Amino acid sequence: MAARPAISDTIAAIATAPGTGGIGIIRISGPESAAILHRLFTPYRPHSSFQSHKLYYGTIADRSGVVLDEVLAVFMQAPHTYTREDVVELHSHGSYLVLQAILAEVLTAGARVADSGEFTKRAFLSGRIDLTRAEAVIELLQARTSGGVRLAAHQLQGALYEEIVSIRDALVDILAVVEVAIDFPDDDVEILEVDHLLSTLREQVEHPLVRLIELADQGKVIREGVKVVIAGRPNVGKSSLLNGLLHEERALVTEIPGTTRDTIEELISVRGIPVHLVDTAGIRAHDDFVEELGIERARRKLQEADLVLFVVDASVSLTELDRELYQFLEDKKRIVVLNKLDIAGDDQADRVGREFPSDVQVRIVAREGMGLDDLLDTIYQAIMDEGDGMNEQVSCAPNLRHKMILEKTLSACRQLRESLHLGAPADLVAVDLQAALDYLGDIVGLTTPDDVLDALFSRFCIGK
Ligand SMILES: Nc1nc2c(ncn2[C@@H]2O[C@H](COP(=O)(O)OP(=O)(O)OP(=O)(O)O)[C@@H](O)[C@H]2O)c(=O)[nH]1
Ligand SMILES: [Mg+2]
Repeated sequence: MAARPAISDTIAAIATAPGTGGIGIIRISGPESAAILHRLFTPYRPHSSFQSHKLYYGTIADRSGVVLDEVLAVFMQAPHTYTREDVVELHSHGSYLVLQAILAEVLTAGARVADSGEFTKRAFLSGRIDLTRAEAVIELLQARTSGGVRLAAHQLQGALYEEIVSIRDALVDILAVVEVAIDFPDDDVEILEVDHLLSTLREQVEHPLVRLIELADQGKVIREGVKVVIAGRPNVGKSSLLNGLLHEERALVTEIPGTTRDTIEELISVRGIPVHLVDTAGIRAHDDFVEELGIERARRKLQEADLVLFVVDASVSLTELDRELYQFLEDKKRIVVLNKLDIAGDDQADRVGREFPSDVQVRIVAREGMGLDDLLDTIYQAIMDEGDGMNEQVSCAPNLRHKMILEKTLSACRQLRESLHLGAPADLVAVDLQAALDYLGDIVGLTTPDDVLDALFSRFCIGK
């Protein structure tokens, strides 16, 4: 797909994270890169020019000749670079002060400070990567779990791009047939092979679009995760369960009912899926104002929950409060967690379990961490059911921006189907087709409006 016009100035930024590290990297991109390198860098072994993609050892000095650091420098000649422009990287010691001093010299020598994401934006504008790959770069940097990293890596390799291109190609084929009819208006503007076109539209356009939209929902779970709320009456062991799942004493645990007064939220990874785990105040009749606020918050968290772990104390019979609370969860996806199996005994646990005949149940000893692996498996299963037959190996999952455009594309295609079906004139059919093609162009960045691009790249850090 075609590149947008090139940009001509030279940008620079510290590419490594703030703080102290083993090495730090300054990245420069643009036509002045080589000249800046020549001006600031003195190799220990003198060279008249720098070979592309080779590391040189030397020093960087400021204007008055004071050496700032010993560095490794590399010059990468266009177009085989991240941005497709000339690129220089200076690898210095990882002191932020040193990096800032070197950057200041680079700027004086003719570069300007890069905006957030500007290197990647140039890679996109030069046509080296499409917009879905540029978005994958930011997703890779921001991913919080192995599942998110895997999705971003596939997208970076073009998994989504290729899907979109193949749908586009099918639409272009249809357009070609329609244009034949437009080119010969005298022969009664009739589109040939309508049945064939309709079946191409269904098989190669609409079906793949529907599948991608479904994958977007799965991608959301993998990237953003789900909210799992631990609920139950006071003292059943909710905080003990949270601590057990986190492997740390995060929440206070006491034998006093009403110990947890506010909600506590922590992120864990359940087989690569981010799970926001929330411990809540045990809900009960009360007369304490602070506790009341905590309980109110607990109720709100319950409403937001994707999945509820309903904890009961299996060592005693269910109380009225257990039953009330359970009713509150009626239309929630839930797992019943029978706790305190160490003192409950199997018969008693069976009796309590029989009260929840239609629920998935897991037996645990929260205090000792027993049964928690089993519980994690069950949580994972419950989350996966969400995405309707969700496949662990999802390798391509559109994000929300893509999903919204895919839905518009699909409705343009349904309009197109209708027009073809009704025998609409070829030029009208072509308009529907072009609308669908333009939407797909937005996804990969061919026709994406500038403000959308600006918003997208501003989410990057500087230096990327
Ligand atoms: N025997 C036994 N006791 C447990 C177990 N889990 C928790 N407890 C005890 O039950 C009491 C209450 O535990 P918490 O984890 O604070 O219960 P909670 O549901 O968070 O209570 P609130 O915050 O007051 O709603 C503590 O004394 C725990 O040691 C268990 O598996 N077996
Ligand atoms: Mg608690």
